[in-house]
Amino acid sequence: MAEQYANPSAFSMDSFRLDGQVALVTGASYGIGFAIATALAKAGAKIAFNDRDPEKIAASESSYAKEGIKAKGWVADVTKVDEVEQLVKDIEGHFGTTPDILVNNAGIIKRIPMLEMTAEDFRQVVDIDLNGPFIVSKACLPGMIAKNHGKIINICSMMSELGRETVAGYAAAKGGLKMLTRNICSEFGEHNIQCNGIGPGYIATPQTAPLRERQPDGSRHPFDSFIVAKTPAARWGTPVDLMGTAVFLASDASSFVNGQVIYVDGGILAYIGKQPQ
Ligand code: NAP
Ligand code: GCO
Repeated sequence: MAEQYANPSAFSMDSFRLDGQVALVTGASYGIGFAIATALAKAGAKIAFNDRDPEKIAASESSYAKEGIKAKGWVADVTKVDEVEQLVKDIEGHFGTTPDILVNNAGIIKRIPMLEMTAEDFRQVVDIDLNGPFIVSKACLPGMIAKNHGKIINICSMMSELGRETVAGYAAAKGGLKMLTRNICSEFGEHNIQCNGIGPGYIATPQTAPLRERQPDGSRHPFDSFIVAKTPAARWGTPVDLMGTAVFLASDASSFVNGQVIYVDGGILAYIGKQPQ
């Protein structure tokens, strides 16, 4: 019997839709997480999010409401197994099902020269940026396995590929997160679960605000100028730049993409940088 090939005419743009699915975006009170959750909602997903601060949860729910999104937030620290397990139970109780989509977005950075960085500083960054995604993924995977469908998106970083001074803990964590992405892909692909990463470039959010602060004389921060020179797009990214890639990786349009990190960086990783004038 002739081999049967899938018929391209069966493709529909509905494969980019997320209607009827529940997405958990960690640390999505603001910044990149808020933008990604907004994108997933615009594609039809119901949104759950968490933060450590109850006041931020309430404020964020009204921010989502201003976008026409009925996002539900819970207080949970991604490094606390009991809080995360309770979060997943609360999501199931509220939405009637466990998360179909998980975006491991919550993260911190500490910019300290390594010889001045304490082991506790290093541990705290790795705990949130790497142990956190492990803990939350482990809490969400059983529900995805039961449904034989799931999407996990890990927010990696250029520091999953490159180092720089003062970010030893962050680079180690984000490098590990790239490999956790590949391992979840390997261990759960047979359950129709895809785990991929998004590697943002330098994005204008509260996390990078110190790198863009104007100098006392009103001039641009040297790092700000450095990044603009290093980026072919000649600008910082914004959280909006990440929204389309998040929808793609959360949708069935990417059902054969697994274990990859898509860098949304304006070309910075491909570019040696503009010659100083
Ligand atoms: P951000 O503005 O600092 O937001 C980080 C979010 O994570 C906040 O909502 C924060 O909540 C939450 N969070 C931190 N620790 C948490 C914990 N233990 N449990 C739960 N929530 C926690 O950062 P961002 O720039 O939006 O970055 C978001 C993600 O993208 C991070 O993983 C970051 O490493 C990554 N990233 C950022 C850039 C960039 O240039 N901005 C580039 C590449 C990758 P609180 O307010 O309670 O702390
Ligand atoms: C830094 C920045 C970067 C960005 C991002 C780049 O201090 O170098 O915070 O680490 O946050 O991770 O992809």
